[in-house]
Order: sequence, then structure tokens, then C-alpha cells
Amino acid sequence: MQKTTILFALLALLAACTPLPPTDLSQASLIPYPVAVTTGGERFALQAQTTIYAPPALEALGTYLVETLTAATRQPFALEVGSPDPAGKGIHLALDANQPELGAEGYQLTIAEKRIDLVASQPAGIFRGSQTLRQLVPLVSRDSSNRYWDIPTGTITDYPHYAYRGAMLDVSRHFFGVPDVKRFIDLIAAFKINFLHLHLADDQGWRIEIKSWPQLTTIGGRTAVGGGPGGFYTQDDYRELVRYAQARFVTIVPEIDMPGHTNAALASYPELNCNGIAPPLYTGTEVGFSTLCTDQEITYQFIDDVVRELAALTPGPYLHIGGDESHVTDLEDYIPFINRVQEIVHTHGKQMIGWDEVAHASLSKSSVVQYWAQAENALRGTSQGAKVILSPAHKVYLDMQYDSTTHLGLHWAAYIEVDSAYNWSPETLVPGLNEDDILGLESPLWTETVTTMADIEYLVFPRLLGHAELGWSPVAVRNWAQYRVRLGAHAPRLEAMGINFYRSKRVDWAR
Ligand code: TNX
Repeated sequence: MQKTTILFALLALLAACTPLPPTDLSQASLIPYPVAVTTGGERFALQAQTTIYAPPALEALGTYLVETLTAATRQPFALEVGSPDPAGKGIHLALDANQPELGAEGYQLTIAEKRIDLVASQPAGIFRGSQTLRQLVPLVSRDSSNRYWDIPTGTITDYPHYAYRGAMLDVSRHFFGVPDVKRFIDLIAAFKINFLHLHLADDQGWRIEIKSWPQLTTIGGRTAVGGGPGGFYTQDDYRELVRYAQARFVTIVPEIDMPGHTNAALASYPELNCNGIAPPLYTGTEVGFSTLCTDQEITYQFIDDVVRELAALTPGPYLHIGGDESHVTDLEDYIPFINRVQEIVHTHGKQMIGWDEVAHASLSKSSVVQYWAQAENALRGTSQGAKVILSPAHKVYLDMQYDSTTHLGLHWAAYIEVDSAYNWSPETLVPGLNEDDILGLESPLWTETVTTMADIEYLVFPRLLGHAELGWSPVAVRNWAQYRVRLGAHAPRLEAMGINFYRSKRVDWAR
């Protein structure tokens, strides 16, 4: 035997005898951390021969899982649709109507040595559970052999704390096209975010085609902060975004901000202005200087048309009507305006969401107040029976700088480091708000200073992971000291996803 052959034989023997790394499912760096995890102590070896089984109702989700696992391992997995051998090997997806306690989005993941079962009562739960499974697949195979990816055995039972876990993208101040928004949807869905709020109109740009008022986009969509070319979604583009989001169990909430933040609309149609004169397009970053003409009938005809067309594009329950910072609308005009717009939203079969100022109006119980600045407005809303989405600017505004040295973003509400974004309790933030009053959390990204996808990613990641955990995980499993370790371990995963994230010094990032 040649020396090199002996050397290889010895190395192979050594590799076979080296104990595999310990495997403890409860130590997995999952974000958001699940409700309950038990450890089996063994391994499921994912490999090219592993088959994924799905009933016909879950075929699309089976395909999604195959694509996800293939992207993670570069192995071509097979999907079998139908009723597989109930005792067979492989990864089995199933719906079980007898597990109502899992709710609309919960799932159970049972990982044994030869078989993985992902069970949910609804398809959304299978999607959420697939994200957990994706995070359990190691980035490198056992012994770098490219043959086995070991997943620790055990069980995970999981469901969300809050029904609404959102992210907002401001596509008005700077416009982001369909491919960027699709990537944004993929990235947020990976952490079990289930609502994408699109801020579609503001002073600087109107971004959604409205067929009955075409100048909103041909004029109002022409520019952006800084004077760049702007842009807008055609209704077909928008339908494509809605479809893409739906396939990832993300509901899009469209926002048309009014009566303030409306310069782009006012510039597009002179008749929307009280003086009948269209102002020029605006490319600065001031707020609070524009208003629709609240005592003119044409204003409500305009809003009815916009809401009708938007509602027809929106399968989700909510339409967001803005309502913030209407500094040049008198409160005595603002209140009847919001009341009337709420009626219009109802006429078109939707529930209204508004920034917290809308709580000055007479809210119906189906309406939702998005708390960003004034806690008393949140309470004003709940005292009328409305629910609240928590978006406290000093904790979840993704356009706030991390610290004074990070270059993107603003700091009017706070500098928000990664620990500050995580280390607070939605349950106790606003004294007087009950758990039942809180629909959930949303993290807005305003884009005055944000012009590229790389900028978006830098401000969103990793803070959104912390918000995702605050929205999904039960209070008992949330803990900064442990979260910090899980987040650090996520660095190679975020890199593998090509995410340009902020490497906070408060986290020990894995290499
Ligand atoms: C306040 S938050 C605004 C936005 C700005 C943001 C910048 C809110 C409801 N209004 O118009 O873009 O601050 O951080």
C-alpha cells in the first residue's frame, strides 16, 4: 500500500471514530424561539435520498420546502404528493383538524431519527414550521462530506403570541420596485412576520396606479426625496406582490396617508386643493405641511374611488388611512374627516387602521389604532373598543440610527441599538393597555435616508429579528442574554441569505 493510501485510510478511521457533535434541540439557535421544545438527543440525517411527502392540499408548501432545503444543501430532494406509508421514512407534511389548540399559524414538529413530521391545523402553520425546520438545517454538512446534514431530534410545539406581526416599508419617500419588495417579503417571512404594511402615498410620491385618477401616478409618482425618478406599481404589479406575499402567508396592508402627507396627490389634481391650485411636486423631508380640502365634496369622491380600487386589490381585511401629523388640518375638520373616511372604508368591506392620532375621531370597534407616538391615543382608541398595533418609535422604528456613528437613518425618537430594540415588553409598555387590546406589533421603515436594498437590509437586520421574537414568542422564553447568543449564531445564516446586516458590538457574532 502506498503511504498516501494508508494516510487516507487512517484519516477515514479517525473520522468514523470521532464522536459527532452533541445534539440538543433545545439549544438550537431558533429565532423566534418556540413555545415548547423537548430534546430527543439523537440525530435525523438529512440527505439527498430524503423524500418530502405532502397531501394534495399541501403540494405548493411541499414544493416550497423542497426548494428551501435544496437552497440550503444543494441536494435535489424529491417531493411525493399523495398518501405515503404512515410509518415510512422522510419528511411528512400533514394537516390535522384535531389540533385546534395550534390555531391558524401554529405547528408541531416531531423529529425522530428516521422521520420528521410537520403537522398543523392550517397551511399557514406548515409554512411557519418550515421556517423553523430551515433554521435547524446546519449550514455545513457533517464532516463537510456534503452528504449528511444532522438535525437534532425532539419535538417543537409552537404558535404565535400575537396575531399581528408586521413590518412596514415606506415606498413613497424612495420607491422600491417589485423585485426589492419580493426580497423584503422573503426576508420577513423567514422570521414568521405575517403582515407587510406598504406606505404607498406621501408628500413625495404616489406609488399605486388608480385607474379612475391616472395623474396620481403619471404626475404624483414622478419623483422622490432628493429629486430622483420615483416610480409606481401598476395594478398588475401590485397584484403580483399580493400573490407573492400570500404564497408566504404574508398579508399586505396598503396605506394611503391622509388628510396630511398628501402633497403628491395635491400636485396631481388642482381640484383637490381648497384654492384650486396644484402645488409643485415635493422632494424634501419636511412633514406636516399638506392637507386634503376636508370641506369639499370632491375630496370624498376622490377617496371613495381610491379606497374602492385599493379594496378590490386587497384580499386582506385592513386598509390603512394614515391620519398622522396633519398639522395644517384643524382638529374640528380632522375629526369629521376621519369619521367619514372610516365609513368609506367600511362601505368597501374593509377594516380601518390609522396612526394613533385617528383615536380623536369616533372609532368603530373593528378599527385599529397604530400607536407610534402618543400612548394616550392608544388608550383613547381602546376606550372606544378599537384594538392597538404597537409601533413605539423609540423601540421599533427601523429608520432610527443604531448609534451616533452609524451612517443611515434619523434619531428624532432615539438611537436604537440591537439590545434596546429587543429589551422591552409589549405587554407592559403602555400602562392601562390590556393584553386583549393588543393586536400585535409592527416595525416601520421610513425611507427618507434609505435608497437601496442594501440600505434597507442594514437598518432592518438584525433589529427585526428581535421584534419578530417579541411578537411571536411567549414572555417566558424571552430573555436578552439568551437571545443575544442565538442572534450571534445566526450571523452565518444571515450571510448565506446575502443580507447586509449591522454587526452590533453588543453581540458576539459567529464566523
Ligand atoms: C414620522 S411616524 C412620520 C413619518 C416620517 C417618520 C420619520 C409617522 C406616523 N409619521 O412621516 O417618515 O417620522 O422617522
